[in-house]
Amino acid sequence: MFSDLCSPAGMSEAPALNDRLRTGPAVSRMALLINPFYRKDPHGSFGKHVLTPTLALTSIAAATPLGWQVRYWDENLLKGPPPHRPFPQVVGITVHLTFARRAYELARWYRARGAKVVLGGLHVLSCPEECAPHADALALGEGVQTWPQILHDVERGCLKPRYEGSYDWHFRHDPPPERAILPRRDFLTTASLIATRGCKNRCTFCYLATRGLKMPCQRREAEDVAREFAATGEPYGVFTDNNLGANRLYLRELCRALRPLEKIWSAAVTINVTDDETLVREMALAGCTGVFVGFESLSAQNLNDVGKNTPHPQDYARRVAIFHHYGMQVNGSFVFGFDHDGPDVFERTADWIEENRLECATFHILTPYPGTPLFDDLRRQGRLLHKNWELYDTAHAVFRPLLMTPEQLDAGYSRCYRRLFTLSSIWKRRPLTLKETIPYVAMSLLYKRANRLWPLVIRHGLTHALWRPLVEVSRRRHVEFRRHLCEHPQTSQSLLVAPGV
Ligand code: B12
Repeated sequence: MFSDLCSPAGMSEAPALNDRLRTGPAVSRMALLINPFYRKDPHGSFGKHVLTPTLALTSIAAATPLGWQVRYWDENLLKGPPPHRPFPQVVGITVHLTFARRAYELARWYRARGAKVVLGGLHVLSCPEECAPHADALALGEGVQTWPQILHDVERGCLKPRYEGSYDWHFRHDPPPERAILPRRDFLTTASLIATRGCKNRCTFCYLATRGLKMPCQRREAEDVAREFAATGEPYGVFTDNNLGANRLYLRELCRALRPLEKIWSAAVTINVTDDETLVREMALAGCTGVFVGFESLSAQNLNDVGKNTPHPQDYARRVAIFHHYGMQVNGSFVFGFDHDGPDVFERTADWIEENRLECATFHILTPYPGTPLFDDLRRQGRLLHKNWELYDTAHAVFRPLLMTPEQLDAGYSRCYRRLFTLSSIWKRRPLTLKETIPYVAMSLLYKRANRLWPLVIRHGLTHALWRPLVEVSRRRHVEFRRHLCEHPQTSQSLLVAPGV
């Protein structure tokens, strides 16, 4: 197992596009959907990028009208630039700010050869004027309702420059994502799931606070979600919801629907779900082996400033122990660079993570996404350093923090990842029993110490095969754990291993 901080070429540079390449005529009613390449942060795990696919493209693929063929291409699977044979009539590209430039390059390439290019995604919603010159049509907001309309208009030769989809749309009636277009062996699991939409919090830094983005809280029928998960045939699922625990009654209902599947899953929840321990127990009984918790900061002042409705950080440790008690690994998400963060924040946070044995931690440098209140505030205060979106990837300081320099912020962030990825830190955070320690260590080494191996694994499509045995071991152990939990509700025996939540 290896770890180093220089990015292998495949992880830092997009594949070259051949400008001299000639393509055949466009095949009518053929659409190509692309997830563009983005540069990977060498501090984090490269394995993170092949855990599970974005739902953006499979969701719109499912809404494709009859008579159209759809192909999927994810440049992050390191198989080269997207295909051109057969040449598609329409190319749909999902755009986030970090890979906007790559999306524009791809758009230029396909448009020059006669394809109609449609751009959609979060960055199109927050910066439509920037995106417009690069596309034949923009899809703003929700895409499941606009995609069929766009394709009909292409057929009739009357494509409009802009389509708008509202998040008021009842997504519980949406067709399940079209997973058959995904290369299954290239991901740990293709079961990316979504059960709810929106969030009651309005944290000033979150993408959900983007101007013009109105995403009311909505839920899908719990039974439909369970049916969809069962149909994937995957033993492990990842909920991509912003906060699966936003509505406790619903989460309980969902857990009851998932329980008979005997599968395992992980989800992002706020720490508030531990208010009700019986709910955490329901999650465990339903197969939840890992939670991704946005702690954001251990400073109550910071949390207050950004408007996050959360228990006091002094109570976080007790609440983490509740998850552990019910056999869930905790992946804590922390943001650095808030106004009350001084240069000591990094070591303090890393100490806390080790003390509380968080199996995994994800660090982010505070990043003002365009269109959010945070972006507007920092711009007004003259604290933005530049608008090079590629560096707005939460791994680079793009603004001047109050209590340290941008260089200190960058360096502290790197130090935290380096420290948490060391063998000694992995060991300090091991579970309490030997039986659990062995799979935990295996999983941690693969996730955190194998960045030299990952490009090979990804390029050769070995991701699924590599993780599969570990996932199956986790699943079986978890089924056993659930049985134990039912029979002895009072005992604690954390025993699972869920890959990188
Ligand atoms: C899964 C996921 C990942 C996966 C896969 C990412 C990928 N691009 O392949 C992994 C784990 C690898 C990942 C990594 C990162 N991610 Co991420 N990720 C997500 C997550 C949880 C779910 C995405 C998803 O499936 N959404 C559901 C789909 C259905 O929604 P959607 O993408 O908006 O698509 C809809 C519309 O926008 C539209 N649409 C979208 N594309 C298109 C295209 C066309 C043609 C049309 C017509 C319509 C259309 O239709 C869709 C259906 O309505 C989101 C949070 C979230 N809940 O959305 C964050 C999120 C997208 N990630 C984010 C970030 C910042 C990152 C990272 C940069 C940093 C980090 N610290 O994690 C890295 C690196 C990626 C990068 N450099 O861009 C941010 C993006 C912020 C922004 N303003 O761009 C988000 C919003 C999280 C957040 N809270 O800030 N991520």
